[in-house]
Parts: sequence; structure tokens; C-alpha cells
Amino acid sequence: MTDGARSATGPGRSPREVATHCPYCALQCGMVLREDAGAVTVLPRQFPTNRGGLCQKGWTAAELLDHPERLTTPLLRDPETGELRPATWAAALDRIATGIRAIQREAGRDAVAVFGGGGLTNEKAYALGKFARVALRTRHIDYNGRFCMSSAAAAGLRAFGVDRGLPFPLADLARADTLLLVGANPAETMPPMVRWLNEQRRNGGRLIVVDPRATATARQADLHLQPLPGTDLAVANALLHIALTEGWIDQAYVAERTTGFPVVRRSVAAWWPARAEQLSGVPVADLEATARALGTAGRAIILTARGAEQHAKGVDTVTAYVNLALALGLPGRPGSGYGCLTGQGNGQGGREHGQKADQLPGYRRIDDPAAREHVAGVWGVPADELPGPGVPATELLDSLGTPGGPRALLVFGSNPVVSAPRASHVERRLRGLDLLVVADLLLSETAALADVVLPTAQWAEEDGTMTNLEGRVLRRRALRPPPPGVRTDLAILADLATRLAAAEPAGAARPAATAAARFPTDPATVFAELRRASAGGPADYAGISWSRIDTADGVFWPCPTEDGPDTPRLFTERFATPDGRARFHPVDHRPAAEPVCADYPLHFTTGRVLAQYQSGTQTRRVDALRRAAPDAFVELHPDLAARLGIDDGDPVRVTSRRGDMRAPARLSPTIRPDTVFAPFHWAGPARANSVTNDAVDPISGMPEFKICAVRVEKA
Ligand SMILES: Nc1nc2c(c(=O)[nH]1)N[C@H]1C(S)=C(S)[C@@H](COP(=O)(O)OP(=O)(O)OC[C@H]3O[C@@H](n4cnc5c(=O)[nH]c(N)nc54)[C@H](O)[C@@H]3O)O[C@H]1N2
Ligand SMILES: Nc1nc2c(c(=O)[nH]1)N[C@H]1C(S)=C(S)[C@@H](COP(=O)(O)OP(=O)(O)OC[C@H]3O[C@@H](n4cnc5c(=O)[nH]c(N)nc54)[C@H](O)[C@@H]3O)O[C@H]1N2
Ligand code: SF4
Ligand SMILES: [Mo]
Repeated sequence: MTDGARSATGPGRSPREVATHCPYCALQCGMVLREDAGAVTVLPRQFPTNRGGLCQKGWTAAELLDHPERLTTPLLRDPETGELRPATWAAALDRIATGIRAIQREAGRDAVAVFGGGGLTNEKAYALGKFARVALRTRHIDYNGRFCMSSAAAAGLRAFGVDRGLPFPLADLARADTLLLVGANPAETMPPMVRWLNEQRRNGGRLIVVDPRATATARQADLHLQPLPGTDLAVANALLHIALTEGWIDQAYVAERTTGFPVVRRSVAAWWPARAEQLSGVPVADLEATARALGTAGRAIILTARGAEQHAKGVDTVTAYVNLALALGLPGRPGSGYGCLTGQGNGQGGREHGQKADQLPGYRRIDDPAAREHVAGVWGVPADELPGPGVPATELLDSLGTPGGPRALLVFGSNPVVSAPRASHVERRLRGLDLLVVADLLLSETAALADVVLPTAQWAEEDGTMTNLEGRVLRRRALRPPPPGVRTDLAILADLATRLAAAEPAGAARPAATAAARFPTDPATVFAELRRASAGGPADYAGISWSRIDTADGVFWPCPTEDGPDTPRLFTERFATPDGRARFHPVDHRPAAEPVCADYPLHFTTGRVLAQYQSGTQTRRVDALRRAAPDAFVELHPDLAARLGIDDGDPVRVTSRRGDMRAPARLSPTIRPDTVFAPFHWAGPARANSVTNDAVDPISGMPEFKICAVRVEKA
């Protein structure tokens, strides 16, 4: 059964059905949406990633389409009362366009910034990047993917020359003799993926999980390593040290397919297993068992996710695991390799087409003169008019409203008031702006601070493409049009571009008609342009057409020609580096940005629960999900709780140097006694990001969500 075959959207059909994908995570499970007498239901669909499975979030995704809290009209902040009030589209768009041009006249083009999201379709992510560079002509655009997989992306780029989360199809997992998951909890974050893990173990494979908590995933593993947060790099270096000592290095592969191994070999010489045990708490015997399982396997796969990556040393940590994978000769071998589990629905495609501060479509660099020429040609503007690189998300948010920083921000597809590190500070920065514009389907906590809120269409109301965690480009299909009063993100960008052109100072004016032509609202037209803009770049979509996606289960990039093959597996012959070889980089452990001390003696780490998604704007409003996971909690070990005089269910306060959060205690023997955990899906007093540290990785800009120093007390 192909992706499009069940699609039956013709008018007059009752009930209507459309084959599409879940709006939430990067697994992009296949589903069928069925509309019968106005009611929309979700049916699971066979697709290579989910094989008919869905998690609770997917099952309930349609509930938001007709949700009473859905935004259906623009909102404008009343200067008198300070409240958000319904307004016409004309009034809202005019306010934005005149506001932006006034700020830019006074403070320059870079005084306006854009913040995007990894949940946007490829078409929208592309249009948003183009809008920033061509309509606003600001260098300031970045997005929430910086908080997500940027460290793995940077590590992949420097080792392999290209960043595709999984360089192989998910099905390869089932064939691995050994599968190592580092800081990943797919049993809660991608539940249907567990089918592949089960199959792997039915095939006789071993599953090893590295996580400070005995999660639902870790409990299924043959071996669970439970390190102190922030010590994964030391663990990886020790694993490589053991592999060297035991003679498990693939010498021929290292010689033929890589460069830089001698320096790495020397650098891990000092990582005796006992030293790694001292830092991480992982027993030497477990390190040895893990190294043996990887080093003696016919096929082995190492995967990292946010637990390993969301650190101020995330790039080096991922690099340590990449070094291990390369030394064992895994990448590019059938059923073997290294991969990162991308998180957001379009976390992969959203990082390829120009939302990033330093990027142009096709995963090109904005500081590369040839890339600028190519993309400017597609956009019909002179290359020297394109701005240069901006700054990564955390730095951008921190600069808002400060002297020399942006004074206006447009947000599409993110809720940083809940999801950004050191969120109370971010909230202050947002309040200090002259103009905050948020496009959302619901009144998120960020939208609630905005001067102008624009109601936007939902996933089931527009066509487009998404690129899942495997680099597989998929079709999102519209079931029905948006409700009256609601516009698509593409239409909003087109409307704004037209008004901005009309508001240009005389002389510099670009006719409004040109602006409208530059920002088409039809996603198919945008995708056709994206294909041309990406042609020849690392993430080449030139050969991917919507009809080709329809006749296959998606198309893997790179895919340069329509009649040529796509690329389910990368690196089988060569890596995407100039000499075709993968590059080793020596990396060393360093402590967390904020060590524990007498005042803040505990390690705080954060993550997810099954029934809530991200900042919770969407899932906190779905009945069944709210019942399943109504509130935040603070997970702590019973021994620690006893020491602090805390009982299960007691309200507790977690305090760091930046702020505090309050939530009921959840006692669990499955977490380390020196570490506390909280999910980040809730706002207000239960906001975990009031506590987290905004220290960032020097290469990727990834914030240190997964470790900071706190104290815990009964509230
Ligand atoms: N239910 C649900 N599913 C989701 C999402 C969601 O919000 N809710 N979001 C999606 C997105 S965008 C993403 S990025 C993915 C994330 O998917 P995951 O990376 O699986 O999710 P997390 O819970 O953030 O982190 C995984 C694990 O890291 C562990 N951890 C914490 N600190 C450390 C450490 O220092 N080292 C190691 N080794 N582990 C550590 C945590 O205990 C946690 O169990 O999930 C996607 N799927
Ligand atoms: N402490 C801590 N913080 C974290 C993390 C962690 O592990 N710990 N994880 C981080 C990670 S990995 C991520 S990915 C971020 C995610 O955090 P956010 O960037 O806040 O992501 P979402 O909550 O998905 O926000 C998406 C918003 O856009 C809206 N939206 C959905 N679809 C569309 C659309 O098509 N168009 C428009 N205009 N709006 C839309 C939604 O209603 C929602 O308000 O959080 C990060 N924050
Ligand atoms: S695993 Fe992800 S894509 Fe699949 S149903 Fe759940 S949220 Fe949706
Ligand atoms: Mo993410």
C-alpha cells in the first residue's frame, strides 16, 4: 500500500478520508483522517515507521481541530487596557507592517527578528527563511531546533560532512546485534518505535540503554547503564579505550574510510574504565560488557537523543560516540551505524531549508558566496542584498529589547516562554520588545504576551511535506480547509510581505505586486521553488516531487534527479567530506557548566512524559491527555526524599540560581539518589525551565537543559 493510495478527498464523498501523518513527533506515524458529518477521527495506517501503531497523542490529535479554545480571529493588544482584543486581519497586518518599518527605519533592518519551529512543514520553514532575508532583510532568524538536535547536527557535520539524523531507515534497527541508546526514551517519546526494538531482541539482538533513570525504555534493556547526568562523554571515551585494549578496532575500515584516528587513539588512552566509573558511577564491569557487545557484534548501531545532546558539551559528547562508531567500522555498513533520533515532526526538514541563523535552503551556508549566488538567483534578488549570518536561538532571545538588539520579534511555531532555558529571563526579554507577533493555533503562553496574535491553520487543513527522523520526505495532506477567519502560515507571510513592500520608503520601494509573487500561498508552488533552491546543496530535494512521494512510502534525500534514485542509506561508498573520509575529532570530558555545591547540592535534569508534547500548548488542551498526565511532578529517589523529609505527593520546590518550580513529589527508586527529574511541559509555577541553565554549547548553541545544580525542599 502506497502513501497516497488511500487518499480519497473528492468532493461529495461521505465520509471523507485522507492518508496523512501525525502532527507531533519525528516518527511521523502514518494515519488516516476520516471526517463524517463534521466529526474527525484518527485511524492508524500502515507506514514503514509505525507499522500501524500510534501513541495516545496521535490517536487524539484531531481533537484540537474544533477545540473551543482555538484562535479564529487576529488579536490586537489594546493600548488603553493592555488586553488582547479581537481585530480584523487588515488591522492586525497593518499594525505589524507599520510597526516593523518604523522600527527598521529607526534602528536598522536587524532590529526585527524571526523565531521559527521544527514543527513547520518544509514549505513553511523555507518561506519563513526567505521572508526574513528578502522581505525583512534581517540577519536575525533562528528557531527552536537549536534546543533540539543542534548538537548532533554539528557533530554529524564535522564527522560525516552532512547532517541527516538517521543515515539509514528505521527498519535497520531490527537487524542490529547490538543497539546502544544513549539518553533516549523512545518508549515514551516515540512509542511505536518500540516495535522495532522488540523485533531486534526477537532476532537475538541486545539492547543497552544509557539513562540516569530506569525509564520504560531502560527497563526493557538487557543492560542499563545509569550514569550521573553530564558524564556520557567520559563513558564513550572509556568504551573506546576498552575496544582499543581488547583489539576490537576495525583497522581496515579506519585506514580506508577515516582520517584523524591516531590523535583520538592517544586521547582516549587516559580514559581507563575505572576513571570513567569514578565520574559516572557506571561500574567497570558494565562498561566492559557494553564495549564487548558493541565490539564483537556483527552489526551494531549507536543512537543518541536529547539526554546525551542537551549539554554545554553536547557536540563533543556526540562526537565521542561517533568516534566509537567509526573505530568499530559501523557507519555505512549494512545494519550498522551511528544516528541521532530527531525529535520534532519536521525536526529534520526544518533544519535544512533556511530557518537557521547561518543557513540557506538545501542545507547551504549563508556565508558561502556560491550558495548566496544560487539562492539569490532563485529568489530573484541580488546576492549582495542577502543578509549575513545571525546568532543562535538562546543568544537571540537574550538580546531582545537590549541596546543594539532586535526590538521586534515574529514567532511561528514555538512557545519559548515555556520551552526556552532560564525562561523567566526570556519572558522579561519578550516583555521588553516594542513589537511581539505570534502566529499560533492556540493562545500559547508566548502568544499571551504578544502585541499581535495571528490565528493559523492546523496540520489537517493544509498540504505540505515533512521530513521525518530517517530523512524520508512525506506528504501531509489536507482533510478540509481552515475555519473561517483562520489563514495558513504561508498566506500570513504573503500578506505581510505585500504590506511591507507597500510600506517601504519611496525610492527603495519594491512593488507590492512583486512581493505577492515572491511569496506564493500554494504549498505545491512553494515546494517547487524549494526544490530549485535546494538543488546542488547537501540536502538536495530537486528530484522529489509530490507525485513521487505519493507512489512510494516517501522519498529519502539527497535526491537530485526525478528519474534517479533517492538515498535511504548514506555513507555506503563515501562520506560527504571533500576526501570522502569520515573525520575523527579528539574530545575530552569537562564538567557541567554549573557544578553542584553546598547551596545547590543536587543534579537537576528534565525531559518528557508520554501524554504531553513539548511546551504543552496543544496536548494540555486535549481531554484524554490531560487526564493521563494532568500535572507536572518532581521525580526523586525515596532515599533522597527521606533525607529531605518529603513524602510521595508532597508539594516540593526545586530552586536553582535562576529561579524555582513547584510541583508534587513523585518518589521512584528508578532514579539516581543524587539527581532529580522534572518534565518541562507545564507553565506557571510548575515550569521546569524557570530552573534550567542557559549555558550553551560553544559550537552548536545547544542549551544545557539536561543538567544544572539545585536544592529541593518541601514547599
Ligand atoms: N511524549 C512526547 N514525545 C515526544 C516529545 C514530547 O514532548 N513528548 N517531543 C519530541 C521531541 S521534539 C524530542 S527532541 C524527542 C526527545 O526524545 P528523548 O530524547 O527520548 O526525550 P527526553 O525525555 O528529553 O530525554 C531522554 C532521556 O534522557 C535522560 N537524560 C537526562 N539527562 C541525561 C544525561 O545526562 N545523560 C543521559 N544519557 N541521559 C540523560 C532522561 O532521563 C530521559 O529519559 O521526543 C519527541 N517525542
Ligand atoms: N527543560 C527542557 N526544555 C526543553 C527541552 C527539554 O528536554 N528540557 N527540550 C527542547 C526541545 S528538544 C524542543 S524541540 C523545544 C520545543 O518547544 P517549543 O519550541 O515551545 O515547541 P512546541 O511546544 O511544539 O511549540 C509549538 C507552538 O507552535 C504552535 N504550532 C504548532 N503547529 C504550528 C504551525 O504549523 N504554525 C504555527 N504558526 N504554529 C504552530 C503550537 O500550538 C505551539 O504553541 O523545547 C525545548 N525545551
Ligand atoms: S509516536 Fe509521534 S508521530 Fe507517532 S503517534 Fe505518537 S506523537 Fe504521533
Ligand atoms: Mo526536540
